[in-house]
Amino acid sequence: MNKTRLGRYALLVVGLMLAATEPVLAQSVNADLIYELNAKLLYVAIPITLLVQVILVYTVWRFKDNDDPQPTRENRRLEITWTVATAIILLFVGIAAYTVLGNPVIALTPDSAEGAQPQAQQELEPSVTHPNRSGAIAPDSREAVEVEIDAFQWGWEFIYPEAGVNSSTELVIPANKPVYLHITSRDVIHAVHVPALGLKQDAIPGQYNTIKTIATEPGTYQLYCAEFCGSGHSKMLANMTVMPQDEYQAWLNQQQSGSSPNASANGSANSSAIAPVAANPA
Ligand SMILES: [Cu+2]
Repeated sequence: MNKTRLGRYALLVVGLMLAATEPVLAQSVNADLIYELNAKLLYVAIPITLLVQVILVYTVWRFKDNDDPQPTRENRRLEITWTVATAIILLFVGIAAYTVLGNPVIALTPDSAEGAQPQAQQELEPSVTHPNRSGAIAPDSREAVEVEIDAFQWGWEFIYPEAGVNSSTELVIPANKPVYLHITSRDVIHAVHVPALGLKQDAIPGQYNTIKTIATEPGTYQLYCAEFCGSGHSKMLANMTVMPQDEYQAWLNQQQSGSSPNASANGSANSSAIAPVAANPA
């Protein structure tokens, strides 16, 4: 293979790899952070991959007829170079990943809520249907929307405790607003997964796992169960719809007037008002 041809192949490979790293249009702040980190790591990984491959191919080609190979001699300068370069790369990867992992929309931890006790705890409590609220994390602002997601074999119940609304077919949230999803299960372990919005969290019986998102792009996205949970697992699908604020409010009002007589209790997070609605197979 001559040099021009080799150069052309190398260019093609670089082009394809760059095309693969082209960031996808993000639909939520979660997805945005994840894609951005992925792209950053690829920009580091691609040159390393190419460097290793080029050295490998060159070595095979250059020494293919060598019947008397010699061992590598000590080269202090080279050793220092690759040690320092590796350290810099690992530092970059560590810092980039840690920054994303520390973001509340990627990993919401109870530290922020419990660390701010007791004032924050008194002011805001998570709106969920079970009285002990084990594991549920309170939102950090009053304008946040809270939805409880109850997984069961084999379906979903999306409960809006503050509005007294529940939906078994569709999870609807407003765009550009902080949304807290309190996820739990009524039987075995399930998992909520909305790939397009970068959301994934286990649904575990007897406790809540809260995730936070801000969806930026109105539209309908596929929600899956991501934990094998029995013969109906593959049918555990639902639509997650992101609506502009006014449409979301209209949807909520329509659900309140249409679905149940208990729904008029606006602002009440009373669990007893919700339980009979949730138990009804809608
Ligand atoms: Cu499931």
